[in-house]
Amino acid sequence: MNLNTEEKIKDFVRSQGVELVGLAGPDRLEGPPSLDPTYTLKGAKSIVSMVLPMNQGAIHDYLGKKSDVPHNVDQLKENQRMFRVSEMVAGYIRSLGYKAAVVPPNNSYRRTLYVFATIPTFSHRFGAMAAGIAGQGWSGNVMTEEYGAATYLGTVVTDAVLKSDPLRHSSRYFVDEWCKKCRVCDKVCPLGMFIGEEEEYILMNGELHPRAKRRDINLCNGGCFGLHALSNDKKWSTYGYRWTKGWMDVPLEELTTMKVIPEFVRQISLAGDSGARYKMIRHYAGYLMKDELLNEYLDKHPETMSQEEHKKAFVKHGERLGVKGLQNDTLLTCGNCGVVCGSSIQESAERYRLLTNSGLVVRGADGNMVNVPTFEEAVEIRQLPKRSLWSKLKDAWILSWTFHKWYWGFEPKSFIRGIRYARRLKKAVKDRITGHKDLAVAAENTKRVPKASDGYASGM
Ligand code: B12
Repeated sequence: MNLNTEEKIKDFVRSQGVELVGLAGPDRLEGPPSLDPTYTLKGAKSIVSMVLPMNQGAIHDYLGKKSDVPHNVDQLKENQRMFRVSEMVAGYIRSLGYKAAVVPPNNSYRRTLYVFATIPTFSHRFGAMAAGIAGQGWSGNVMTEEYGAATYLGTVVTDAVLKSDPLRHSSRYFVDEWCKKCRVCDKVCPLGMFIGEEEEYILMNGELHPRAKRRDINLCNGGCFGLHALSNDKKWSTYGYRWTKGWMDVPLEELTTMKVIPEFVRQISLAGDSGARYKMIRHYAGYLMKDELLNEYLDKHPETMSQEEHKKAFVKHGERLGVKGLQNDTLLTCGNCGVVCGSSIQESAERYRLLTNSGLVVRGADGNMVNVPTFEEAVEIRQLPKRSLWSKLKDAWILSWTFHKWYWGFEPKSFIRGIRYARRLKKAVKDRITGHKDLAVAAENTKRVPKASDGYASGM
Protein backbone atom coordinates (compact mmCIF):
# COMPACT_ATOMS: atom_id res chain seq x y z
CA MET A 1 0.00 0.00 0.00
CA ASN A 2 1.42 3.43 -0.98
CA LEU A 3 1.65 5.49 2.26
CA ASN A 4 1.75 9.28 2.06
CA THR A 5 4.63 11.14 3.70
CA GLU A 6 2.64 11.81 6.87
CA GLU A 7 1.78 8.13 7.38
CA LYS A 8 5.37 7.06 6.58
CA ILE A 9 6.74 9.44 9.23
CA LYS A 10 4.24 8.41 11.91
CA ASP A 11 4.77 4.71 11.17
CA PHE A 12 8.50 5.24 11.53
CA VAL A 13 8.00 7.02 14.88
CA ARG A 14 5.82 4.16 16.14
CA SER A 15 8.41 1.64 14.95
CA GLN A 16 10.82 3.41 17.35
CA GLY A 17 8.51 2.59 20.27
CA VAL A 18 6.76 5.98 20.59
CA GLU A 19 3.00 5.29 20.54
CA LEU A 20 1.75 8.87 20.74
CA VAL A 21 2.79 11.04 17.76
CA GLY A 22 1.18 13.96 15.96
CA LEU A 23 1.96 16.30 13.05
CA ALA A 24 1.38 20.03 12.72
CA GLY A 25 1.77 21.77 9.37
CA PRO A 26 2.11 25.51 8.56
CA ASP A 27 -1.63 26.04 9.26
CA ARG A 28 -1.11 25.19 12.97
CA LEU A 29 2.03 27.07 13.91
CA GLU A 30 0.66 30.53 14.62
CA GLY A 31 1.25 31.39 18.30
CA PRO A 32 3.93 32.42 20.83
CA PRO A 33 7.43 32.88 19.40
CA SER A 34 8.50 29.55 20.97
CA LEU A 35 6.12 27.78 18.57
CA ASP A 36 8.20 29.01 15.63
CA PRO A 37 10.13 26.03 14.11
CA THR A 38 12.30 28.30 11.93
CA TYR A 39 14.20 29.34 15.08
CA THR A 40 15.54 25.77 15.12
CA LEU A 41 15.72 25.16 11.34
CA LYS A 42 15.70 27.89 8.68
CA GLY A 43 12.80 27.27 6.29
CA ALA A 44 11.04 24.82 8.65
CA LYS A 45 7.30 24.51 7.94
CA SER A 46 6.07 21.57 10.02
CA ILE A 47 6.75 19.63 13.20
CA VAL A 48 6.53 16.04 14.44
CA SER A 49 5.49 15.97 18.11
CA MET A 50 6.12 12.88 20.25
CA VAL A 51 5.11 11.83 23.78
CA LEU A 52 6.54 9.17 26.11
CA PRO A 53 4.95 8.33 29.48
CA MET A 54 6.80 8.59 32.80
CA ASN A 55 7.21 5.24 34.58
CA GLN A 56 4.19 4.88 36.90
CA GLY A 57 5.85 2.58 39.45
CA ALA A 58 8.79 4.97 39.76
CA ILE A 59 6.32 7.82 40.32
CA HIS A 60 4.60 5.93 43.13
CA ASP A 61 7.97 5.23 44.84
CA TYR A 62 8.90 8.90 44.38
CA LEU A 63 5.68 10.43 45.73
CA GLY A 64 5.37 7.71 48.42
CA LYS A 65 8.93 8.61 49.58
CA LYS A 66 10.19 5.05 49.10
CA SER A 67 13.04 6.29 46.83
CA ASP A 68 13.67 9.07 44.33
CA VAL A 69 16.22 7.01 42.39
CA PRO A 70 13.81 5.08 40.09
CA HIS A 71 12.14 8.34 38.97
CA ASN A 72 15.47 10.11 38.47
CA VAL A 73 16.69 7.09 36.46
CA ASP A 74 13.46 7.20 34.45
CA GLN A 75 14.03 10.93 33.72
CA LEU A 76 17.55 10.11 32.44
CA LYS A 77 16.54 7.00 30.46
CA GLU A 78 13.40 8.44 28.81
CA ASN A 79 14.76 11.93 28.04
CA GLN A 80 17.78 10.27 26.43
CA ARG A 81 15.47 7.81 24.62
CA MET A 82 13.35 10.72 23.32
CA PHE A 83 16.55 12.44 22.17
CA ARG A 84 17.69 9.30 20.31
CA VAL A 85 14.30 8.66 18.72
CA SER A 86 14.16 12.32 17.64
CA GLU A 87 17.57 11.94 15.94
CA MET A 88 16.35 8.76 14.19
CA VAL A 89 13.15 10.50 13.03
CA ALA A 90 15.12 13.49 11.74
CA GLY A 91 17.41 11.07 9.86
CA TYR A 92 14.39 9.26 8.40
CA ILE A 93 12.77 12.54 7.23
CA ARG A 94 16.08 13.52 5.60
CA SER A 95 16.07 10.13 3.80
CA LEU A 96 12.71 11.18 2.34
CA GLY A 97 14.49 14.20 0.82
CA TYR A 98 13.57 16.94 3.30
CA LYS A 99 15.53 18.93 5.84
CA ALA A 100 14.93 18.13 9.53
CA ALA A 101 16.33 19.10 12.95
CA VAL A 102 15.88 17.93 16.55
CA VAL A 103 14.77 20.13 19.47
CA PRO A 104 16.63 18.86 22.58
CA PRO A 105 14.20 17.55 25.26
CA ASN A 106 15.16 20.29 27.69
CA ASN A 107 17.61 23.02 28.74
CA SER A 108 17.89 24.61 25.29
CA TYR A 109 16.91 28.21 25.90
CA ARG A 110 17.12 31.46 23.92
CA ARG A 111 19.58 34.10 25.13
CA THR A 112 17.96 36.71 27.39
CA LEU A 113 19.14 39.47 29.74
CA TYR A 114 17.69 37.61 32.79
CA VAL A 115 19.46 34.22 32.48
CA PHE A 116 16.79 32.35 34.50
CA ALA A 117 14.02 33.38 32.01
CA THR A 118 14.29 29.90 30.39
CA ILE A 119 12.54 30.81 27.10
CA PRO A 120 12.93 27.67 24.96
CA THR A 121 14.33 27.56 21.43
CA PHE A 122 11.11 25.63 20.65
CA SER A 123 8.32 24.75 23.11
CA HIS A 124 7.52 21.02 23.07
CA ARG A 125 4.30 21.79 24.94
CA PHE A 126 3.01 24.23 22.36
CA GLY A 127 4.13 21.76 19.65
CA ALA A 128 2.09 18.93 21.17
CA MET A 129 -0.95 21.24 21.45
CA ALA A 130 -0.56 22.38 17.80
CA ALA A 131 -0.29 18.74 16.64
CA GLY A 132 -3.57 18.04 18.41
CA ILE A 133 -2.27 15.17 20.63
CA ALA A 134 -2.21 17.09 23.91
CA GLY A 135 -4.02 19.97 25.60
CA GLN A 136 -2.99 22.45 28.26
CA GLY A 137 -3.83 21.44 31.81
CA TRP A 138 -4.39 23.64 34.87
CA SER A 139 -0.68 23.42 35.85
CA GLY A 140 0.47 24.56 32.43
CA ASN A 141 1.82 21.10 31.74
CA VAL A 142 0.17 19.59 28.69
CA MET A 143 -2.09 16.58 29.22
CA THR A 144 -2.86 13.55 27.09
CA GLU A 145 -5.83 11.16 27.34
CA GLU A 146 -3.37 8.25 27.57
CA TYR A 147 -0.91 9.43 30.25
CA GLY A 148 -2.18 12.68 31.80
CA ALA A 149 0.72 15.21 32.11
CA ALA A 150 3.36 12.83 33.50
CA THR A 151 5.18 12.66 30.19
CA TYR A 152 8.36 13.42 28.30
CA LEU A 153 7.86 15.45 25.14
CA GLY A 154 9.96 15.59 21.99
CA THR A 155 9.84 17.48 18.69
CA VAL A 156 11.46 17.26 15.26
CA VAL A 157 11.05 20.22 12.91
CA THR A 158 11.21 19.90 9.11
CA ASP A 159 10.87 21.95 5.92
CA ALA A 160 8.38 19.38 4.59
CA VAL A 161 4.85 20.78 4.29
CA LEU A 162 2.93 18.18 6.30
CA LYS A 163 -0.84 17.84 6.69
CA SER A 164 -1.81 18.60 10.29
CA ASP A 165 -3.48 15.84 12.31
CA PRO A 166 -7.01 16.46 13.54
CA LEU A 167 -7.26 18.30 16.87
CA ARG A 168 -8.34 15.79 19.49
CA HIS A 169 -9.55 18.35 22.01
CA SER A 170 -11.00 21.84 22.16
CA SER A 171 -8.74 24.44 23.74
CA ARG A 172 -10.58 24.28 27.08
CA TYR A 173 -11.18 20.50 27.13
CA PHE A 174 -8.75 19.40 29.87
CA VAL A 175 -9.24 22.47 32.08
CA ASP A 176 -13.04 22.21 31.97
CA GLU A 177 -13.55 18.43 31.69
CA TRP A 178 -10.63 17.08 33.84
CA CYS A 179 -8.93 19.70 35.93
CA LYS A 180 -12.14 21.26 37.29
CA LYS A 181 -12.93 17.86 38.89
CA CYS A 182 -9.36 17.22 40.09
CA ARG A 183 -7.04 20.16 40.93
CA VAL A 184 -4.42 18.14 42.82
CA CYS A 185 -1.62 19.89 40.87
CA ASP A 186 -2.10 23.26 42.58
CA LYS A 187 -1.94 21.57 46.01
CA VAL A 188 1.42 19.87 45.45
CA CYS A 189 3.57 22.88 44.55
CA PRO A 190 5.69 23.63 47.66
CA LEU A 191 5.73 27.38 46.87
CA GLY A 192 2.25 27.67 45.33
CA MET A 193 3.21 28.87 41.82
CA PHE A 194 -0.46 28.81 40.91
CA ILE A 195 -3.16 29.20 43.55
CA GLY A 196 -6.76 30.42 43.28
CA GLU A 197 -9.15 30.37 40.33
CA GLU A 198 -7.61 32.93 38.00
CA GLU A 199 -6.79 31.76 34.46
CA GLU A 200 -4.20 32.99 31.98
CA TYR A 201 -3.92 32.10 28.32
CA ILE A 202 -1.73 30.98 25.48
CA LEU A 203 -2.96 32.34 22.12
CA MET A 204 -2.45 29.72 19.46
CA ASN A 205 -3.98 29.60 15.97
CA GLY A 206 -6.54 32.19 17.00
CA GLU A 207 -7.68 30.23 20.08
CA LEU A 208 -7.10 30.96 23.76
CA HIS A 209 -5.78 27.97 25.72
CA PRO A 210 -6.37 28.40 29.48
CA ARG A 211 -4.17 27.41 32.43
CA ALA A 212 -3.85 28.57 36.01
CA LYS A 213 -2.36 32.03 36.37
CA ARG A 214 1.27 31.69 37.40
CA ARG A 215 2.27 34.06 40.14
CA ASP A 216 6.02 33.87 39.34
CA ILE A 217 8.00 31.20 37.46
CA ASN A 218 10.78 31.53 40.06
CA LEU A 219 8.44 29.88 42.56
CA CYS A 220 8.73 26.77 40.35
CA ASN A 221 12.48 27.21 39.97
CA GLY A 222 12.75 27.46 43.78
CA GLY A 223 10.82 24.21 44.30
CA CYS A 224 12.10 22.30 41.25
CA PHE A 225 15.72 23.12 41.98
CA GLY A 226 15.32 21.82 45.54
CA LEU A 227 15.85 25.19 47.27
CA HIS A 228 12.68 24.71 49.29
CA ALA A 229 11.34 21.24 49.92
CA LEU A 230 8.75 21.79 52.64
CA SER A 231 5.02 22.02 51.97
CA ASN A 232 3.39 25.18 53.31
CA ASP A 233 1.47 23.11 55.92
CA LYS A 234 4.69 21.20 56.83
CA LYS A 235 2.87 17.89 56.31
CA TRP A 236 4.97 16.62 53.38
CA SER A 237 8.13 17.41 51.45
CA THR A 238 9.83 16.95 48.10
CA TYR A 239 13.29 15.37 47.73
CA GLY A 240 15.13 18.63 48.12
CA TYR A 241 17.00 18.97 51.46
CA ARG A 242 16.88 22.73 51.72
CA TRP A 243 14.21 24.66 53.62
CA THR A 244 14.37 28.39 52.86
CA LYS A 245 13.51 30.33 56.03
CA GLY A 246 12.16 33.33 54.10
CA TRP A 247 9.59 31.05 52.43
CA MET A 248 8.51 29.17 55.58
CA ASP A 249 5.66 30.21 57.96
CA VAL A 250 4.49 32.64 55.28
CA PRO A 251 1.03 32.26 53.70
CA LEU A 252 1.59 31.30 50.05
CA GLU A 253 -0.35 34.38 48.93
CA GLU A 254 2.38 36.56 50.47
CA LEU A 255 5.15 34.88 48.44
CA THR A 256 5.24 37.52 45.72
CA THR A 257 7.97 38.29 43.15
CA MET A 258 9.84 40.74 45.40
CA LYS A 259 9.87 38.14 48.20
CA VAL A 260 10.89 35.38 45.80
CA ILE A 261 13.60 36.54 43.39
CA PRO A 262 16.17 37.96 45.90
CA GLU A 263 15.80 34.86 48.11
CA PHE A 264 15.95 32.56 45.05
CA VAL A 265 19.20 34.12 43.81
CA ARG A 266 20.65 34.04 47.37
CA GLN A 267 19.71 30.41 47.96
CA ILE A 268 20.86 29.13 44.56
CA SER A 269 24.20 30.95 45.05
CA LEU A 270 24.82 29.67 48.59
CA ALA A 271 23.69 26.04 48.10
CA GLY A 272 27.25 25.04 47.30
CA ASP A 273 26.33 22.48 44.61
CA SER A 274 23.97 24.34 42.24
CA GLY A 275 26.51 24.71 39.43
CA ALA A 276 27.39 21.02 39.38
CA ARG A 277 23.75 19.93 39.72
CA TYR A 278 22.56 22.17 36.87
CA LYS A 279 25.34 20.82 34.62
CA MET A 280 24.15 17.29 35.42
CA ILE A 281 20.51 18.23 34.63
CA ARG A 282 21.70 19.62 31.31
CA HIS A 283 23.50 16.30 30.58
CA TYR A 284 20.21 14.47 31.31
CA ALA A 285 18.03 16.28 28.75
CA GLY A 286 20.09 18.95 26.96
CA TYR A 287 22.84 16.81 25.43
CA LEU A 288 22.70 13.51 23.57
CA MET A 289 24.72 11.33 25.97
CA LYS A 290 27.21 8.86 24.45
CA ASP A 291 25.78 5.29 24.55
CA GLU A 292 28.75 3.91 26.46
CA LEU A 293 28.50 6.59 29.17
CA LEU A 294 24.74 6.17 29.46
CA ASN A 295 24.87 2.36 29.62
CA GLU A 296 27.86 2.38 31.96
CA TYR A 297 25.56 3.91 34.60
CA LEU A 298 22.24 2.26 33.67
CA ASP A 299 23.75 -1.25 33.40
CA LYS A 300 24.59 -1.02 37.09
CA HIS A 301 20.80 -0.88 37.78
CA PRO A 302 21.04 2.20 40.00
CA GLU A 303 17.39 1.83 41.06
CA THR A 304 18.36 -1.37 42.98
CA MET A 305 21.30 0.22 44.85
CA SER A 306 21.41 1.34 48.48
CA GLN A 307 21.62 5.11 49.04
CA GLU A 308 25.34 4.85 49.86
CA GLU A 309 26.06 2.84 46.69
CA HIS A 310 23.95 5.13 44.50
CA LYS A 311 25.58 8.31 45.78
CA LYS A 312 28.99 6.90 44.77
CA ALA A 313 27.72 5.64 41.37
CA PHE A 314 26.00 8.96 40.60
CA VAL A 315 28.99 11.18 41.52
CA LYS A 316 31.22 8.86 39.43
CA HIS A 317 28.78 9.10 36.52
CA GLY A 318 29.00 12.87 36.81
CA GLU A 319 32.78 12.79 36.68
CA ARG A 320 32.68 10.55 33.61
CA LEU A 321 30.45 13.21 31.99
CA GLY A 322 32.91 15.93 32.99
CA VAL A 323 30.80 17.29 35.86
CA LYS A 324 32.97 18.05 38.89
CA GLY A 325 31.71 19.07 42.31
CA LEU A 326 28.66 16.81 42.70
CA GLN A 327 28.33 16.17 46.43
CA ASN A 328 25.49 13.61 46.44
CA ASP A 329 22.78 12.09 44.21
CA THR A 330 20.08 14.72 44.77
CA LEU A 331 19.10 15.89 41.28
CA LEU A 332 15.45 16.19 40.27
CA THR A 333 13.59 16.98 43.46
CA CYS A 334 10.08 18.17 42.59
CA GLY A 335 8.15 18.32 39.30
CA ASN A 336 5.12 17.39 41.47
CA CYS A 337 2.56 19.26 39.34
CA GLY A 338 3.56 17.14 36.33
CA VAL A 339 4.30 13.88 38.12
CA VAL A 340 1.04 13.84 40.12
CA CYS A 341 -1.09 14.19 36.97
CA GLY A 342 -2.01 10.64 35.91
CA SER A 343 -4.06 8.99 33.17
CA SER A 344 -7.30 9.44 35.19
CA ILE A 345 -8.64 11.65 37.95
CA GLN A 346 -8.67 8.60 40.23
CA GLU A 347 -4.99 7.86 39.52
CA SER A 348 -4.10 11.53 40.21
CA ALA A 349 -6.03 11.35 43.50
CA GLU A 350 -4.03 8.23 44.45
CA ARG A 351 -0.73 9.99 43.63
CA TYR A 352 -1.84 12.99 45.71
CA ARG A 353 -2.67 10.63 48.60
CA LEU A 354 0.79 9.02 48.31
CA LEU A 355 2.57 12.39 48.42
CA THR A 356 0.58 13.94 51.25
CA ASN A 357 0.32 10.82 53.46
CA SER A 358 3.93 9.65 53.42
CA GLY A 359 5.51 12.38 55.54
CA LEU A 360 8.77 14.14 54.83
CA VAL A 361 12.22 13.19 53.56
CA VAL A 362 15.16 14.96 55.18
CA ARG A 363 18.92 14.61 55.10
CA GLY A 364 20.29 12.93 58.25
CA ALA A 365 23.72 13.26 59.89
CA ASP A 366 25.18 10.55 57.59
CA GLY A 367 24.09 12.48 54.50
CA ASN A 368 21.39 9.96 53.59
CA MET A 369 17.77 10.96 53.01
CA VAL A 370 15.41 9.66 55.71
CA ASN A 371 11.61 9.43 55.56
CA VAL A 372 9.91 10.61 58.76
CA PRO A 373 6.15 11.00 59.44
CA THR A 374 6.14 14.47 61.06
CA PHE A 375 7.76 17.90 60.78
CA GLU A 376 8.84 17.76 64.42
CA GLU A 377 10.78 14.50 63.85
CA ALA A 378 12.24 15.99 60.66
CA VAL A 379 13.56 19.02 62.55
CA GLU A 380 15.16 16.71 65.09
CA ILE A 381 17.22 14.64 62.68
CA ARG A 382 17.74 17.06 59.81
CA GLN A 383 21.34 18.06 59.11
CA LEU A 384 22.51 20.20 56.22
CA PRO A 385 25.85 19.38 54.59
CA LYS A 386 28.72 21.47 56.02
CA ARG A 387 30.28 23.46 53.15
CA SER A 388 33.08 26.01 53.40
CA LEU A 389 32.38 29.57 52.33
CA TRP A 390 35.09 29.12 49.68
CA SER A 391 33.33 26.07 48.15
CA LYS A 392 30.03 27.98 48.15
CA LEU A 393 31.54 31.00 46.42
CA LYS A 394 33.33 28.77 43.91
CA ASP A 395 30.07 26.99 43.10
CA ALA A 396 28.14 30.27 42.87
CA TRP A 397 30.74 31.48 40.35
CA ILE A 398 30.45 28.25 38.31
CA LEU A 399 26.63 28.55 38.26
CA SER A 400 26.65 32.23 37.30
CA TRP A 401 29.41 31.71 34.69
CA THR A 402 27.64 28.65 33.20
CA PHE A 403 24.22 30.33 32.97
CA HIS A 404 25.66 33.53 31.49
CA LYS A 405 27.88 31.59 29.05
CA TRP A 406 24.90 29.55 27.80
CA TYR A 407 21.91 31.84 28.18
CA TRP A 408 22.94 35.48 28.58
CA GLY A 409 22.41 37.87 25.67
CA PHE A 410 19.79 39.74 23.72
CA GLU A 411 17.93 38.43 20.64
CA PRO A 412 16.13 41.39 18.97
CA LYS A 413 13.98 39.13 16.73
CA SER A 414 12.69 37.05 19.69
CA PHE A 415 12.17 40.23 21.70
CA ILE A 416 10.16 41.98 18.98
CA ARG A 417 8.12 38.87 18.21
CA GLY A 418 7.48 38.50 21.92
CA ILE A 419 6.07 42.03 22.09
CA ARG A 420 3.90 41.47 18.99
CA TYR A 421 2.62 38.19 20.41
CA ALA A 422 1.92 39.78 23.80
CA ARG A 423 -0.13 42.47 22.03
CA ARG A 424 -2.16 39.89 20.09
CA LEU A 425 -2.70 37.93 23.29
CA LYS A 426 -3.85 41.01 25.19
CA LYS A 427 -6.35 41.89 22.44
CA ALA A 428 -7.64 38.30 22.26
CA VAL A 429 -8.17 38.16 26.04
CA LYS A 430 -9.90 41.58 25.95
CA ASP A 431 -12.14 40.48 23.07
CA ARG A 432 -12.95 37.34 25.01
CA ILE A 433 -14.00 39.39 28.02
CA THR A 434 -16.07 41.88 25.95
CA GLY A 435 -17.41 38.95 23.92
CA HIS A 436 -18.46 37.33 27.17
CA LYS A 437 -19.91 40.64 28.34
CA ASP A 438 -21.88 40.92 25.07
CA LEU A 439 -23.01 37.31 25.48
CA ALA A 440 -24.01 37.99 29.08
CA VAL A 441 -25.94 41.12 28.08
CA ALA A 442 -27.55 39.18 25.21
CA ALA A 443 -28.41 36.35 27.59
CA GLU A 444 -29.75 38.86 30.10
CA ASN A 445 -31.80 40.51 27.34
CA THR A 446 -33.32 37.23 26.23
CA LYS A 447 -34.33 36.51 29.82
CA ARG A 448 -35.79 39.94 30.37
CA VAL A 449 -39.41 40.45 29.23
CA PRO A 450 -39.34 43.59 27.06
CA LYS A 451 -40.94 46.59 28.71
CA ALA A 452 -42.88 49.25 26.82
CA SER A 453 -40.08 51.63 27.69
CA ASP A 454 -37.66 49.44 25.67
CA GLY A 455 -39.46 50.46 22.55
CA TYR A 456 -39.37 46.91 21.24
CA ALA A 457 -41.94 45.91 18.70
CA SER A 458 -44.60 43.86 20.56
CA GLY A 459 -44.94 40.10 20.14
CA MET A 460 -41.06 39.49 20.19
C1 B12 B 1 11.54 26.39 30.73
C2 B12 B 1 11.00 25.07 31.19
C3 B12 B 1 10.68 24.92 32.51
C4 B12 B 1 10.78 26.05 33.47
C5 B12 B 1 9.67 27.06 33.22
C6 B12 B 1 8.33 26.42 32.85
C7 B12 B 1 7.35 27.29 32.11
N1 B12 B 1 7.62 28.43 31.66
O1 B12 B 1 6.26 26.81 31.95
C8 B12 B 1 10.75 25.34 34.81
C9 B12 B 1 12.15 25.03 35.25
C10 B12 B 1 10.02 26.11 35.86
C11 B12 B 1 10.08 24.05 34.41
C12 B12 B 1 9.41 23.25 35.28
C13 B12 B 1 8.85 22.10 34.91
N2 B12 B 1 9.00 21.43 33.78
CO1 B12 B 1 9.86 22.17 32.32
N3 B12 B 1 10.50 22.82 30.63
C14 B12 B 1 10.83 24.00 30.30
C15 B12 B 1 11.05 24.08 28.79
C16 B12 B 1 12.52 24.21 28.51
C17 B12 B 1 10.29 25.24 28.13
C18 B12 B 1 8.87 25.39 28.70
C19 B12 B 1 8.09 26.27 27.81
O2 B12 B 1 7.39 25.82 26.96
N4 B12 B 1 8.30 27.52 27.98
C20 B12 B 1 7.62 28.47 27.12
C21 B12 B 1 7.38 29.61 27.97
C22 B12 B 1 7.94 30.70 27.31
O3 B12 B 1 6.12 29.41 28.21
P1 B12 B 1 5.14 30.28 28.86
O4 B12 B 1 5.51 30.76 30.14
O5 B12 B 1 3.99 29.41 28.76
O6 B12 B 1 5.08 31.51 27.78
C23 B12 B 1 4.40 32.64 28.00
C24 B12 B 1 5.26 33.83 27.66
O7 B12 B 1 6.59 33.60 28.01
C25 B12 B 1 5.09 34.01 26.17
N5 B12 B 1 6.08 33.36 25.37
C26 B12 B 1 6.03 32.11 24.94
N6 B12 B 1 7.07 31.85 24.17
C27 B12 B 1 7.80 32.98 24.09
C28 B12 B 1 8.98 33.26 23.40
C29 B12 B 1 9.52 34.55 23.49
C30 B12 B 1 10.78 34.86 22.75
C31 B12 B 1 8.88 35.53 24.28
C32 B12 B 1 9.48 36.90 24.38
C33 B12 B 1 7.69 35.23 24.98
C34 B12 B 1 7.17 33.96 24.87
O8 B12 B 1 3.85 33.39 25.88
C35 B12 B 1 3.31 32.66 26.97
C36 B12 B 1 2.08 33.39 27.51
O9 B12 B 1 1.08 33.36 26.55
C37 B12 B 1 10.46 22.73 28.29
C38 B12 B 1 11.29 22.06 27.18
C39 B12 B 1 10.93 22.69 25.83
N7 B12 B 1 11.90 23.03 25.05
O10 B12 B 1 9.78 22.86 25.52
C40 B12 B 1 10.43 21.88 29.56
C41 B12 B 1 9.17 21.13 29.78
C42 B12 B 1 7.99 22.03 29.52
N8 B12 B 1 9.15 20.82 31.25
C43 B12 B 1 8.59 19.75 31.49
C44 B12 B 1 8.34 19.31 32.82
C45 B12 B 1 7.88 17.88 32.98
C46 B12 B 1 8.51 20.18 33.89
C47 B12 B 1 8.18 19.92 35.36
C48 B12 B 1 7.01 19.05 35.69
C49 B12 B 1 9.41 19.42 36.11
C50 B12 B 1 10.03 18.19 35.55
N9 B12 B 1 11.01 18.39 34.73
O11 B12 B 1 9.66 17.12 35.83
C51 B12 B 1 7.95 21.35 35.85
C52 B12 B 1 6.48 21.82 35.62
C53 B12 B 1 6.24 23.27 35.92
C54 B12 B 1 4.96 23.83 35.31
N10 B12 B 1 3.86 23.66 35.96
O12 B12 B 1 5.01 24.37 34.22
C55 B12 B 1 8.14 19.01 30.27
C56 B12 B 1 6.60 19.20 30.12
C57 B12 B 1 5.81 17.98 29.96
C58 B12 B 1 4.33 18.32 29.89
N11 B12 B 1 3.50 17.31 30.01
O13 B12 B 1 3.91 19.47 29.74
C59 B12 B 1 8.97 19.71 29.16
C60 B12 B 1 8.26 19.79 27.82
C61 B12 B 1 10.25 18.93 29.03
C62 B12 B 1 10.10 17.64 28.18
N12 B12 B 1 10.87 17.50 27.17
O14 B12 B 1 9.25 16.85 28.46
N13 B12 B 1 10.21 23.80 33.11
